[in-house]
Amino acid sequence: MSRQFNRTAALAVMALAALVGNACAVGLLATPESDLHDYPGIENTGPSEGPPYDFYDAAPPVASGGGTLTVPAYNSLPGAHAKLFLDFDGVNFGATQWASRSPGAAPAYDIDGNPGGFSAEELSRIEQIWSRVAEAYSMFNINVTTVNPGNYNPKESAHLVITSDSTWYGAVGGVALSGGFRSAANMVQHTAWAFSDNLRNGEAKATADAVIHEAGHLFGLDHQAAFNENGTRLPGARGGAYDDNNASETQAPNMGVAYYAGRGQWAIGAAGSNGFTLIDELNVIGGLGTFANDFGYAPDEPGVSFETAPLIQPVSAPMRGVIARNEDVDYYRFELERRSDVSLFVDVAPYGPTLDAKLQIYSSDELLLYTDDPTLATSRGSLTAGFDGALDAGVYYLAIASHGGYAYDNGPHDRVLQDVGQYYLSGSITAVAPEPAACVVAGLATLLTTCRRRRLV
Ligand SMILES: [Ca+2]
Ligand SMILES: [Ca+2]
Ligand SMILES: [Ca+2]
Ligand SMILES: [Ca+2]
Ligand SMILES: [Zn+2]
Repeated sequence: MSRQFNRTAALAVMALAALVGNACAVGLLATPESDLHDYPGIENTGPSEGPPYDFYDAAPPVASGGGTLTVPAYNSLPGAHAKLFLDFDGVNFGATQWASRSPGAAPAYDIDGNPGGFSAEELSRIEQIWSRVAEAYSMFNINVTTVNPGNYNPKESAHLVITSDSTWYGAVGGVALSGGFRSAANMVQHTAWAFSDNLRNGEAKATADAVIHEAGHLFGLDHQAAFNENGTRLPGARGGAYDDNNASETQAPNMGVAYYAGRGQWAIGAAGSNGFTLIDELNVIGGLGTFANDFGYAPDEPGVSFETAPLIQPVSAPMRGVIARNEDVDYYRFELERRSDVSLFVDVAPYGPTLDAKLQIYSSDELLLYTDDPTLATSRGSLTAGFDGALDAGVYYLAIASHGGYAYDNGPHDRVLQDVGQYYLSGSITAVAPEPAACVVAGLATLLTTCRRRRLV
């Protein structure tokens, strides 16, 4: 495992170097026709047919339907200047054309044939879609929101319309203009589309996959494609122009095709028609400067080393953090006054988790005592990590990290998928009662304070 991690880190460095030389190409502003990107639709088989690939999710939220087109206000990072606006209630383009076509009055997200109101099921899916997109962009300083920002300002607002009628455009899952987020303030460049009628009738995961992908285009990404050893792109859409990680059911690139895998992930890999140049997608989305999106990564957690690890008291209320890249490690410190039962749990995002979490415990002299990183499978429990056991009195470090990514062959260079996303740390510390014999010797006064199990938190 450490071998794979080192390899991943090395590839990340190579990709950074590649990006520096490529900065101008990445920063070019959008032109509508030449940078048009379709995302292939999937058959509209309906939610009862075919696997939903949502086996990593918690139970869906229960909503009560209002019958109107009112969407709850969801904000993943309130106050952030940059916004990715998920627009579920339709948009009216009037006579304005989008890529030489006429969206007109695009209807709301709709799965029940009533585009005039959201049902409880539609509202539940809207929350899941927002939550999934928020997870995908959780490492960035951008607010994924259902609240209309009211502008199309460059480097401020990306507008993703989730609509139930693709007929004005065609039978695809979505479409966007590359780099539209950075372009001059206008509705056309800044608006991208996800067509729920081509996404298993608005199934939450498939719809979110399309939104994440189209937003990736707005932020300047091209398709992660599959190449042979000569750097020639493989034929076909799925697995060729849109890489699917050899039809993996656990992980595939967001900018390839992620509909058929449990997790869509950001990649370091060759894109478009160039099999030789690695694109580090996180660094493109999070790039700073005139020719970049300019919102950057969200601030990292303060514990970037053993020395800076903040003291915590694990409690049942989860504490949120983000693993921003494969190599990000968040350090924490906890102290035990006496031998204690310690329970720690690193949960992942409720919907569309993309982090494969790893939990490690170190001694006060930074010796590794324990690692938990269950082998990746098609279960939520393979993404979470935890510890349950008794530890002697002392100072301990807790390191929360990613499994470290997944690299696979893609012609001239491997592709690396980023195991990144939000985590939620919870736990408890309970002092262990001394041996009964010791209590008897200690006498009554001591007995009262040390012989019962005492909650330290
Ligand atoms: Ca709207
Ligand atoms: Ca409806
Ligand atoms: Ca972090
Ligand atoms: Ca795991
Ligand atoms: Zn695309």
